[in-house]
Amino acid sequence: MSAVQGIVIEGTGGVWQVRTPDGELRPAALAGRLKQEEREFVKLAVGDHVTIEPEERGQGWRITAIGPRKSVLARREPGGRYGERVLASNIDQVCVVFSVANPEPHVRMIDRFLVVCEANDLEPHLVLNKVDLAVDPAVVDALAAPYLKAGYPVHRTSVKRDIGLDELRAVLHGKVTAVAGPSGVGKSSLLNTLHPGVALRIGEISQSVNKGRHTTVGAKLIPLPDGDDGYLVDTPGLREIAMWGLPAESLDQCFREFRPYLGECRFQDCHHEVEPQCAVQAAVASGAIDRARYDSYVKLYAELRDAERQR
Ligand SMILES: Nc1nc2c(ncn2[C@@H]2O[C@H](COP(=O)(O)OP(=O)(O)OP(=O)(O)O)[C@@H](O)[C@H]2O)c(=O)[nH]1
Ligand SMILES: [Mg+2]
Ligand SMILES: [Zn+2]
Repeated sequence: MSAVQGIVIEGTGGVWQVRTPDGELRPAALAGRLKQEEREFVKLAVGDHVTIEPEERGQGWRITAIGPRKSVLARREPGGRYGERVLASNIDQVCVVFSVANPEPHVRMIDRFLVVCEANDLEPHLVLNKVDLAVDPAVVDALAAPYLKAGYPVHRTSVKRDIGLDELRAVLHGKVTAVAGPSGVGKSSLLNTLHPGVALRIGEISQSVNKGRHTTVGAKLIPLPDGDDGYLVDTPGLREIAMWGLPAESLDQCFREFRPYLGECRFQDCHHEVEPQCAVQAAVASGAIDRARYDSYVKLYAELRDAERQR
């Protein structure tokens, strides 16, 4: 057998599991030449598209080429000795799941997840689950409105009443998707319903990390069943990854509805808080930018700036 293409779905201690188009998992190690290069620039990560070749001796495979990455989920540590650590590459999208009730959604937390996605160039989808619990549909409309206005896809679902599930299955189809959101909102329930059996494996890594058994942060790709060539990404939670290393000055870029106004402010280093002739504040005043989203920006900005001062 000669060279085959595959995708890295898991890896620890130098052995990577590469899934080839036939659905087989092939344990592979980086070829010596790539190991040298890796130290300098690329670090192989889950989600990488690779070329593998059988080893001359033995049944193993070696990774002889790493394809270009279209996105990277990284934990950045500015000033840190190791620069950034790539958790997963080529994630197409993130489903940010919240429930409309039980637990109550926190818009600030929704905004935080969206900022993490934007900072990593990951396409977010907001999923509002448990819509069966909303006594008044207008409440769900009000929750969704700022995000729709900002340009995010919003999906309303109920596992209990089978609402929006076909739509969500179509969103996952053929894509590499990370699922994020607070505890209890129904992430496992949704995945179990969409793809029975798959969700059981989700969360294994995050839970062991939480228990402190893992010292490093890993990620894993879980193939969707039934010939769907999509994957779910099990990462130890975008929440843990948080906004590590995001410079406060870049936060405004991570509110996508602010972008048309950035550069229009009088001062180039405008923080959009107290400065005169600020295009963002003007857009908030005119209603073009949602005020609650702007309030989130102000809170998160203060948080990031405090973190910078502490360093
Ligand atoms: N009413 C209602 N309850 C739901 C729905 N989806 C999930 N639940 C319930 O919400 C609870 C939590 O669901 P999980 O799927 O465990 O939530 P999770 O997001 O995976 O939580 P963690 O694994 O802790 O992060 C369970 O009791 C589910 O039965 C829904 O659409 N409507
Ligand atoms: Mg769960
Ligand atoms: Zn401004």
